[in-house]
Amino acid sequence: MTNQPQAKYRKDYTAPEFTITDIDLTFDLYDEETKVTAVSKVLKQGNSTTLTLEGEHMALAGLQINGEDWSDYEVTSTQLHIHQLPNEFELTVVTDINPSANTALEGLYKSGGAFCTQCEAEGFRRITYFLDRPDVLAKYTTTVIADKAANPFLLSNGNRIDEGELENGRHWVKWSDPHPKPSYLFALVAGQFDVLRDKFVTKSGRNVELEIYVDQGNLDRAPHAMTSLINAMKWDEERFGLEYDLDIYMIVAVDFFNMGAMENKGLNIFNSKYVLANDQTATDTDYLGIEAVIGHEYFHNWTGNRITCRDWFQLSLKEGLTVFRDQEFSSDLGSRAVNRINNVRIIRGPQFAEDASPMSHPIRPDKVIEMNNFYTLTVYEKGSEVIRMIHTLLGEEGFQKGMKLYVERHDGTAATCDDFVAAMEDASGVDLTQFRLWYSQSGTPVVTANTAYDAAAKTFTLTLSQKTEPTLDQPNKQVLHIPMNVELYSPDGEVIPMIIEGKAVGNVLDFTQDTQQFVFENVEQEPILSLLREFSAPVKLGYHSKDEDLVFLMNQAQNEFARWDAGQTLLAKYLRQNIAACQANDEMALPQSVLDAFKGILLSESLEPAFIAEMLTLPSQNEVAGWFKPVDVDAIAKALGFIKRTIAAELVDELTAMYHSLKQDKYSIEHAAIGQRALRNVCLSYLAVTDEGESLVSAQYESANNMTDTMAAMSAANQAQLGCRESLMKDFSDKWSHDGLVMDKWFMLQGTNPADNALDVIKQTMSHPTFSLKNPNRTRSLIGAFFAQNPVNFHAIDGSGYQFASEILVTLNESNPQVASRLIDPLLKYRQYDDTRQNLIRVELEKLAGLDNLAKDLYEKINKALEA
Ligand code: 7MK
Ligand code: ZN
Repeated sequence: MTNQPQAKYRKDYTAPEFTITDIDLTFDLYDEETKVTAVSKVLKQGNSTTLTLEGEHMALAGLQINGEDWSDYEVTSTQLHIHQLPNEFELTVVTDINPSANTALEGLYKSGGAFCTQCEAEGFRRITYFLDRPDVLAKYTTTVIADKAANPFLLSNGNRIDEGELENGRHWVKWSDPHPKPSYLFALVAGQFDVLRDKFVTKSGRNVELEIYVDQGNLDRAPHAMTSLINAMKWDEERFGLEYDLDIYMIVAVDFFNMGAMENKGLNIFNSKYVLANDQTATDTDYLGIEAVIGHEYFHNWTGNRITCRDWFQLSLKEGLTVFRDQEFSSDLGSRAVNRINNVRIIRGPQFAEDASPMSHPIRPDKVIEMNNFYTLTVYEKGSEVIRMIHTLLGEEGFQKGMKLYVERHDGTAATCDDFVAAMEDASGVDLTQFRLWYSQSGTPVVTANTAYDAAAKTFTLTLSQKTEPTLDQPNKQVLHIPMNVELYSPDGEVIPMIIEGKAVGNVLDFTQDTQQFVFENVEQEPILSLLREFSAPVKLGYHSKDEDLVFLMNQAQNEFARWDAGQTLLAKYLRQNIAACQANDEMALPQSVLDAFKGILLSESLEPAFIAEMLTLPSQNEVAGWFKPVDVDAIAKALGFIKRTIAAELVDELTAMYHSLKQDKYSIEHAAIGQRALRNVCLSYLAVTDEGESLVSAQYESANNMTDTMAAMSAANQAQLGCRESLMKDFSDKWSHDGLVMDKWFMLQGTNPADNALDVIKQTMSHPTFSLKNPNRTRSLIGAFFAQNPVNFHAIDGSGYQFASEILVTLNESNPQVASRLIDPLLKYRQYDDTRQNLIRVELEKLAGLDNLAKDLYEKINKALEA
């Protein structure tokens, strides 16, 4: 690196010296040379007479102040400094940009045949020189000019106010967005699409046109996105009282997109993965993912757009809150327990891993080099858990009061996380002083619990202690306010009322000290404790339950999440034992009582199939890896395989009967039908490792009438390495090679292939006609899956996985640093592995660190990892 990238610190925030209140943009679109004219109204707010604008990867082609050419300026590779300015003026900036050459997919670029933009976080500065920071809110008018035949649709934010024809087959459309917004919410799309249209009437009677733009020929894959959008609009009115505020809401699906989707005001741009679905191309998981992401982007209209972030350190203000809202949306529409389980799996797996990595940071980071590196599981998913804890402490009513006050106070402004907490506090009267530490402290707290029953006094004492280990970014940790949701059961399954110091208390205990005792009174018999119900705080729990208490909770706990969690705890205990056995070359074993407990769950007549499916799903290889240092990927894989085969062998008759009984004739995406397929396919994944595996899996592949069942058969064949794997894979690729999105499923199976020769096959697969390193979805499916979800092969002791990773990262560092930066994460965690692997990975990281064109994205991560 020639220039060392500079870090920015949260503590250094200052208001901007100038602001821009209005901007009029004109885009003269050409693939290789697009001219952008930006006319802004600028006001001085501070003392300086020099305006510094951000801008990169473009050429300055004109600069005027109040219509006069201006020569008192300097331009660097990232900024434009304009000197000797008056207090108030009109600024005209003309820039030339090259959308076709933009492989980073930030700013204005071509996705297939269409022009589109991605400006969050700092992409607008690749379009024009601007105050590209979220606390500068301007009204936008945008004129888009392009060739009409190639780009019949010209879209931007707000309302379409004018249009016209030009010579040479070109035309133009003018848009105006009445809501002041930061530059990261700007969007432009031009291209040829098919459009699905619908309407929505808001609760106060506003008529809203809904439009979903998809590639031509894909209209039959858009209806689920439309239904999801309408459901989201309705839900936000009912649960949060929040209504849409423009006359049009557009969603455009594009194939080249670095992330999931983007909430640009009135013009969401989506990765096509989160829009397109029909029963032949999408799995149930895809359908639910679309519902969640459509909801998420819609909910941003209030939590993000109407109230935005003062600076990027506050990202969780909009993201944590909006993830919380989309999780609630999915839970209200579908199964709350299944949603909670899957969200908790993400926290306990990849989010805890991030906390333990060199990238560990609080949900509100203090130091950032490349903002794109902070769109993380911590900011999003842990951020949502922090909002959920506030919800737990305040209750739904208190929380909604807080939301109302937050909107009243901050609508139309750029706010901070502190503003949000203050509104919650003021509206509810709940003191959140100590709670605020969740925003500033990184790492995963460990809560240890001990219990004692005093039969004579009839008291049950719960002693809790908390400790957060130091992280790379923060050596000293403080004591947090942890809401602990608990319940006590008598051995006959009755809930015991909780009484402390003579008073009835609710389920949520305020755990606010280093070590704290809770003495429950009038407890007639030694109770069974259900701890951290609903995962009421994102902590690791150390509590030694007896097997029989866990089995009791699996069967008797009042709440489904607690039942699932007890099952997971039981599995975790025997996974650990078997991993140790495997390492000691001892025999692996699973007690009959554990097998019986899971048999009972499978045969339960009162539980929903979707929930039984979750109960029977083993923790992922990565989640288990998070329990160990050093991680032994081979022993973990063997122990997981052993548990799977043992359960399958023991329950083969019940699994087979269940599998056949759940066959459906017609496909429907009703939640009940999704749940039945989920359970049937979990049964298949177990049966795949029995003698019947080969025939059941082939038969399901042949007879499947939907992608969920097709993929379940292929995954089972892949994971169990069945003989039919190759023929199924070939059949699928013959059928779907024309469709990148569908082929992503196939690429993912190649990426996660447990076979010894997986890496060779992956290298060959890179020349598959549907594969391209230029497309982020293809890259993540094949390469990302190999790095992150194929631990045994990626961490092969010969270092071949690491060498391959570094070759790929060298390429992506140039073409698309954002994608490179997401892919590198597994390498950053090298200190979790044995010395041999640590050294092998460090060699590759050092190679990358030495690149002379190393992007800021990789620079920041590699540097932290190496200095750790
Ligand atoms: C989700 C930002 C966007 C990572 C996860 C999303 C992004 C990155 C969608 C892009 C989003 N604002 O809505 O949060
Ligand atoms: Zn978001």
